[in-house]
Amino acid sequence: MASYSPLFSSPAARWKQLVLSKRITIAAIFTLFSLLVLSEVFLERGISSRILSTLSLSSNSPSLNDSPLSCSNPFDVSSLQHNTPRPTYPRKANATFLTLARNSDLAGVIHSMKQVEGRFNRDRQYPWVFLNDEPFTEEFIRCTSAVTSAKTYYGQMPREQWVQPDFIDEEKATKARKALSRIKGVFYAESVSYRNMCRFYSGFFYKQALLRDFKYYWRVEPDINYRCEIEYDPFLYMEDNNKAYGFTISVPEQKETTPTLWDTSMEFFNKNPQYLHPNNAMRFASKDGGKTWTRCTYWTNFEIGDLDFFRGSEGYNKYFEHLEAAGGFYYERWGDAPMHGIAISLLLDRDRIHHFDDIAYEHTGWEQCPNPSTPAYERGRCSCDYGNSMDVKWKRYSCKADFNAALAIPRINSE
Ligand SMILES: Nc1nc2c(ncn2[C@@H]2O[C@H](COP(=O)(O)OP(=O)(O)OP(=O)(O)O)[C@@H](O)[C@H]2O)c(=O)[nH]1
Ligand SMILES: [Mg+2]
Repeated sequence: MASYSPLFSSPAARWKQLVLSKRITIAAIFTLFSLLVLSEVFLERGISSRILSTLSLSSNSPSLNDSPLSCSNPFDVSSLQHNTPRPTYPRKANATFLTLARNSDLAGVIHSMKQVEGRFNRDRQYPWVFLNDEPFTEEFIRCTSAVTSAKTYYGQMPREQWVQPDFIDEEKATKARKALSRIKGVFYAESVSYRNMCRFYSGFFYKQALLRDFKYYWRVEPDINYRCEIEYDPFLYMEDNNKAYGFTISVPEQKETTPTLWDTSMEFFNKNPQYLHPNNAMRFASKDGGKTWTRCTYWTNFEIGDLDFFRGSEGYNKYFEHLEAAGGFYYERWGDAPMHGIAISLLLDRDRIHHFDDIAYEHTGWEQCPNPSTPAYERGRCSCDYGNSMDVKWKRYSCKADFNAALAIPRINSE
């Protein structure tokens, strides 16, 4: 049975209804299009480009249409912002964020930038330096510069600072990678690019032209989280307290990736004891004055450091050259974390190393959350669980006790 409509009972009437509604639709589309054209003419792309940007579309970048990434929108701080007037800060350190990344890391980099901007930088306006072993794509540059209102800089390191050096015996290195990949639980065992990255962060990051005029860097990796507001300026903390190196989490390095790193390091420091600082933090790295290694490292995916220390320390640079010549970045899988850990602990006055225990930081499931009974937790409007902290849940993997023990050793009066 045909359905009954009191208004258009006959087929002719229904046809008329269809034609009428089509005309109305066409007229509406035409009116909207005319409005857009007029706005192009009179408002110099004002309305239409805003409509496009609201839709996360860019008229000249079809690649974004294919991607789920909504990076052309300005940073949405609604989930993090509080209804207070934005403060202004008259004093700033000479400092920058530093991110090494591949173009394919873009989504993770944007995530991290939103964390940093939302929790700290939106009012401080510290710039960002991005480094890559390849040219950054137009998309990477456009998207990352849209997330911050601070300046952004993009650079490519010289090729020889990235690729495996020629003196490395490739046959030996290949065998070593294969052997490591047979051991369970070793990440990036076969990866050459991971080794390039570790070597770069050990001996070359601080030599980059883009960092030349900065004193402090704050390393930011893709997919990290800051779970409390950072309500003071860690760069200024470094400056005001003469700190050269700051960390959040400290963990031991795996045995399998660094079988000869400690002995190779001790070879260097035994030959060059003049580089050992009299008030060093050797106890963090060794419980027996250098015979054996605690394997403790500062987890380098977060670090705030004084570039003048890395650039100016003859000991650091000679130590890196010694490790480089031994080839362990490629014959084993020496990481930048164990390398920095040993260098920082032996070369620096331990009072210049700072544990940022009030910064809530998380990466790949390992996190530091301030104790809820501390003002840092209360003030920082945190969204983390202290129970999940490295120093609570994963205490057996934390090197915090070794760091405390290093700090507790009476100082030598070196005046
Ligand atoms: N340009 C470039 N950057 C890289 C490459 N490999 C790693 N990186 C960057 O180097 C940093 C460390 O690399 P990750 O892969 O995160 O290494 P990781 O932190 O030890 O490993 P996860 O614990 O899995 O995060 C990150 O900022 C990466 O984006 C590479 O081949 N090229
Ligand atoms: Mg990482």
